[in-house]
Amino acid sequence: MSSSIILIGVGGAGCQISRGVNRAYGYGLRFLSVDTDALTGNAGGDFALLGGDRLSGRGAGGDLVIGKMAAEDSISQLDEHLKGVRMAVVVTGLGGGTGSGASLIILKHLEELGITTVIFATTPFSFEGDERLRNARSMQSILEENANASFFLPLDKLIQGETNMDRALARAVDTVASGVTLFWRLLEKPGYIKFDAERLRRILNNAGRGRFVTVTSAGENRVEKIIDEIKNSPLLSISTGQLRNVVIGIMAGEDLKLSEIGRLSEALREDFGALPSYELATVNDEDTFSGRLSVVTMLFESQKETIENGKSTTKSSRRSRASNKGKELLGWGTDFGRFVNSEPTIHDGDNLDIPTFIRQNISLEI
Ligand SMILES: Nc1nc2c(ncn2[C@@H]2O[C@H](COP(=O)(O)OP(=O)(O)OP(=O)(O)O)[C@@H](O)[C@H]2O)c(=O)[nH]1
Ligand SMILES: [Mg+2]
Repeated sequence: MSSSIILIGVGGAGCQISRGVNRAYGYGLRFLSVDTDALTGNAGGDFALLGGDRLSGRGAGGDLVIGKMAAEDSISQLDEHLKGVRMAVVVTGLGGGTGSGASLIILKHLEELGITTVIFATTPFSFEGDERLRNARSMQSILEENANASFFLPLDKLIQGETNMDRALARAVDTVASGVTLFWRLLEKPGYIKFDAERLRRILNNAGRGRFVTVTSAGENRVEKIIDEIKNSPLLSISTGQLRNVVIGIMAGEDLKLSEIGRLSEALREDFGALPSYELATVNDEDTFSGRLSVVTMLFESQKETIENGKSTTKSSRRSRASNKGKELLGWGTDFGRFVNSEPTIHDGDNLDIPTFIRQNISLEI
């Protein structure tokens, strides 16, 4: 396994979605499943069991404190799988114990190892009830602070109106996969305009919270259809007034024309306006995209420009967000279920929706 990027699934749903991502990519990618539930390991592939003697492979039972402690106990289990890794994409489902609790410890550990982290986390369906929604919501801003780039994906929205549960979950996995696999496609199937791994790492290091949309089309006018759909995408139209950073991946087979790249690039630049960072790269993958054109647009809004010593510098989004705890919850990712337009509970600058033991970095013993 020589790839410097690894996909890490955390918890039952995280590992299941990651397996779907792996299938969707089609070529096999470096992939590790991490769970407190020993059964997850039966699906095959590299697996790290968290919780050891404390849990005996039985899962965290929906308790994120237990998920967190299990990860603290067993974090060294991950190390043998991280050799040569420079970037990790963590995929999890928030709402249970392991995904919500262990992901935080895993992100912190990866940071200590100097690994760039991107997290894709689903938030529960509204029908799952208040407790799971609250659990997920309480973790979002703290996970965001501890990852270089983060995407929070409400399952209600990912299923795009599908009512059959199996098809709905398959659709959710497809959507997550279309964003997650972009990083591998860019690096492993480069087209006319290439990214190298270090450049991608540098871009993601300061990315902060993001959104993405994937649009695919074929036939005549495929470029114009895609531009139209991206421009009208409700997912990308939100502006909080902060500076934005865009990463665009154009994926196609061998029939991709330079003029199509030009038209896409020009239209999207015009739509997004002047940006501090605008990155575009292409993927040439005839096996997957023959005749089709697929464009992933990732939009990040967390970089803040500050004036220091008379010089304009772009601060690490993570640092600027850390001093902005709580307020960030007003931003993206909280607009699901009964939390539509709800505000976090802020007291003395602290967000009380975040569990105390996490806010104050207290290690609990059971
Ligand atoms: N896409 C998808 N999401 C799921 C599935 N099952 C659960 N989820 C979501 O993931 C959230 C977390 O559930 P799990 O992954 O089962 O929980 P866990 O992280 O394993 O935590 P514990 O089982 O408590 O240790 C749920 O609240 C759901 O929103 C699934 O099969 N597919
Ligand atoms: Mg589980």
